[in-house]
Amino acid sequence: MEKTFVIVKPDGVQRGLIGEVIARLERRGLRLIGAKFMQVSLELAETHYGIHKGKPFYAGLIQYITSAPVMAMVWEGPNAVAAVRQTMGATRPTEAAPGSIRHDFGLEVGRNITHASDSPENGEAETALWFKPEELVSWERAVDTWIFE
Ligand code: DAT
Ligand code: MG
Repeated sequence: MEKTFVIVKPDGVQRGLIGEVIARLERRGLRLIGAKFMQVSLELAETHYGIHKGKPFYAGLIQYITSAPVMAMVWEGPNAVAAVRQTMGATRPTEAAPGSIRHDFGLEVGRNITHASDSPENGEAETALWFKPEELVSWERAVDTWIFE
């Protein structure tokens, strides 16, 4: 099953949007397999966002993600990466589709509420970076056959 790694970023936590994000992903039909509420270390932030090192917004991004606690999660399902990216909306809230989280709750790219993996490969890599194998739960949901074809 395809996995994707999701963060409710510090602004989302501070604004009381953890439940909103989880509710939308549950309602979409995705299955939660791991979650932890945590303070992100500088080292983890720099590894996670290593691809953006050197970009003008990098320092602000690291400051933002380490500024207060986050909710880190792993969700799975068919096409989980594409489905969750769509539910989050485009990186810039003013370009995010109406009905998406970033559209419905955001204004600025540097306060865009959530992170979601951008490819199945990164879904696996980010899951492995943030979670130990024993922190992930493999389970069957009673409704799975009505959501997964
Ligand atoms: P996404 O989070 O949609 O995968 P990304 O990986 O391109 O977007 O960038 C990671 C985060 O960095 C993004 O959520 C917000 C921030 N960011 C990206 N581009 C930015 C920019 N031009 N100015 C400020 N922050 C930016
Ligand atoms: Mg990204």
